[in-house]
Amino acid sequence: MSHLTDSPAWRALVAHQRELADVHMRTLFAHDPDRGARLRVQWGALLLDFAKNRVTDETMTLLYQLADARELRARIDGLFAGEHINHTEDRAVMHMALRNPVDQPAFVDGEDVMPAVRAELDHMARLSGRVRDGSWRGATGERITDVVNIGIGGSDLGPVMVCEALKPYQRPDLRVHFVSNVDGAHLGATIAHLDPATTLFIVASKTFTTRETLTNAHSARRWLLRGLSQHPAQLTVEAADATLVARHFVALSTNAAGVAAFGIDPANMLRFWDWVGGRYSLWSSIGLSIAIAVGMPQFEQLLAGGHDADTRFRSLPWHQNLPVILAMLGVWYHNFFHAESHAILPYDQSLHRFPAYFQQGDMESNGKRVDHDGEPITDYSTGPVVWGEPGTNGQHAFFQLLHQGTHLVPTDFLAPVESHYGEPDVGADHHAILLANCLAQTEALMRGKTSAEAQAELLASGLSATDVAALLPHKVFPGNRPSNTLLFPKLTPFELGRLIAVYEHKIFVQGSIWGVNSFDQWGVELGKQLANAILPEIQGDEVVSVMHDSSTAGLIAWIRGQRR
Ligand code: G6Q
Repeated sequence: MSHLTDSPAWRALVAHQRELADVHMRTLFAHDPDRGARLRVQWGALLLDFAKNRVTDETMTLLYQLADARELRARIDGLFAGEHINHTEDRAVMHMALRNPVDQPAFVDGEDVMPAVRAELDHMARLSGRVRDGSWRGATGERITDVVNIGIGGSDLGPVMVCEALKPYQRPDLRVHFVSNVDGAHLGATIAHLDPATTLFIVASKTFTTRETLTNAHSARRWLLRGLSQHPAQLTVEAADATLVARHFVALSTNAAGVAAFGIDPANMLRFWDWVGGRYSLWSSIGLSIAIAVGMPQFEQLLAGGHDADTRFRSLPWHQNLPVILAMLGVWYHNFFHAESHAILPYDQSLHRFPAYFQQGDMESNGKRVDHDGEPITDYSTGPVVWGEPGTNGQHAFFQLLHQGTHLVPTDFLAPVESHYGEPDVGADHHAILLANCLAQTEALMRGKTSAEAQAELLASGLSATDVAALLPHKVFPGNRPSNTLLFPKLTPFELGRLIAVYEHKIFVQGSIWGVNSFDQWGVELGKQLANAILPEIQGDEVVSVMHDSSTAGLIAWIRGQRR
């Protein structure tokens, strides 16, 4: 493969960007009445309108040519064929198998993994079913009312995001909580209101070595054993620690030995495999908290939605391929307009953790500075900063910068046409107001407000010519700010699953264009190593290592002084 920026496809885009740089989207819309109808694609009930982008048909063609030049089709085939595309960890990337129909094979290293996937799904169904129907009993014979998922990163963000998104499918008598931060405030505040007799802990850790998770899990076990030993209700089982832990702890992991060493009954362990990356693991056993929260049939719907996206992504041509379109538009702005960030803006409060989830998904996947061969990437940038918050809240916070700041921030607006919440408790007007705001923002970002329009408004308000002149520059909106709009009928488990898989594949496509390994995460290691060295220095009285710089050494000394 030729070097990216030397390729004819890349150079054609550089030249094309020069032609389009000063073209306003208002002009593109004015000269092309069909633009809105043409620049859209539908996957089932999921609609992507990408007409409000700084693109023409030629731009899209050139972007697809770049995808071809990077052999995207072969990369997709390799992904689904279970090739070890995560080459720095020598692993396949096959989380798609987790949402594959069980009667269709999926191969990893020559083995059909579907029987094992089905077995874990069955285990998950039994376990979540027992918690939900009350046949899982705690050590005092009571049913479980609260489930606490202890995990971090990929073992937390996905389940949290989905559980928040699917709140309308949850029961009030079975609450799911998430503890991730090693800050004792997180665990402490969560368990403060819980009864150990009716609490089930899920320790979710692929490696079962993550310090934050194990620290929280050990503290949770201590709290549980102390709480049960002093509990007013009598134990219905023997008071041995192992028996009590067996009634109140399950584990989700690839590390059976680590789980056993912690003291969790292997019968209470759900497994998954090293071909499931942490940030792609909500579809696996890591999703147990989701299955408990919404029930296995809904979890299976989530999987079905993900599979629907997989099927379309694998087979459709680029111009109908939603993740490819989103990815290539992202490349267009990031590499050719030098936009450094990308905002995900769900107009749906239930999706309030969706931006955070894909902040990890995207930034941990494509935040890489060397290519597949380990060569430094010096002449193009990879992985934008991904951020976002739900609308309309964002409008009253950071949208000012989107409209009138000096940065170009491409945006995705996501909204369900219908809400789960309505009469009699919530007025029907809420959702119409929300949607009106969503569309108004995309229109405002695209159109802006010209100087002439702003001036006419100011004059009509009765201001003097002098005041108008002084205010005018502040009232102008340049517009020409790109957005994608993704609409779906209602946030069902199926639609959510499809949406998540679309964004996953978008990340894969961008990683393919940039030539990086989207599936490793070595960048999180250094901080962990240094924290291990600093921990005893903060805890103990030993001399602070001379290996530290003077700033870090000074901060350690300060903390030690204050702690005394
Ligand atoms: C995700 C990362 C990372 C990981 C956490 C938790 O892709 O690998 O976020 O999920 O570090 O790891 P464990 O599940 O092994 O505890």
